[in-house]
Amino acid sequence: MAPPPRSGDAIFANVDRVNAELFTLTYGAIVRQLLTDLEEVDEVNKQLDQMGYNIGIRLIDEFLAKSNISTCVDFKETAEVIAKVGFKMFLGVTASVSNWDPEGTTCSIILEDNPLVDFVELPDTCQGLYYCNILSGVVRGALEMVSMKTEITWVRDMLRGDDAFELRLKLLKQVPEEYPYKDD
Ligand code: MYR
Repeated sequence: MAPPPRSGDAIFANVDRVNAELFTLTYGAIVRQLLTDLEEVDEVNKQLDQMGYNIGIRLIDEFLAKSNISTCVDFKETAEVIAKVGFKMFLGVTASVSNWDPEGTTCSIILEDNPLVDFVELPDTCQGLYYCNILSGVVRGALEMVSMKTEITWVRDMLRGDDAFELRLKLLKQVPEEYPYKDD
């Protein structure tokens, strides 16, 4: 007779799969509701970004605690950390970083796999929708909490027929962290 199941990978793999699907469907239901309530696609884009921002400013604490990552040496390292550690931790996929500008302040994060869009197809009436705008808001909010003001825009979107999702990150301002006391 097979031994009874222990808390192991197979059990958790199933739970994860169910949760991921529930998460994807719940997100879809939120977007659909916003479209009904706000009517204008641009307003929905703004609202998704704001919701993401509100999540990002809280999620950074969990990210720093779980990842054990402290201050990055520069924005290049920060972008790699978001793509390889952040996306993995919260979305279950990794992304790649490319298209740096010469100053090292603007880059692209490219996602080829995005669980948020499983089962999603946009009707013609939603062509201006940035369905995944919650993600840009999350990254913007999280970075603001570690003193980096950024502007984040979508330049490629698979729901619009592109071959990947591409988020353009631009570092606008880096506020140096200040000690709460003076040495004197
Ligand atoms: C630092 O320089 O202080 C460390 C910066 C790390 C920032 C990491 C932000 C994580 C954002 C997670 C995004 C997840 C999107 C699903």
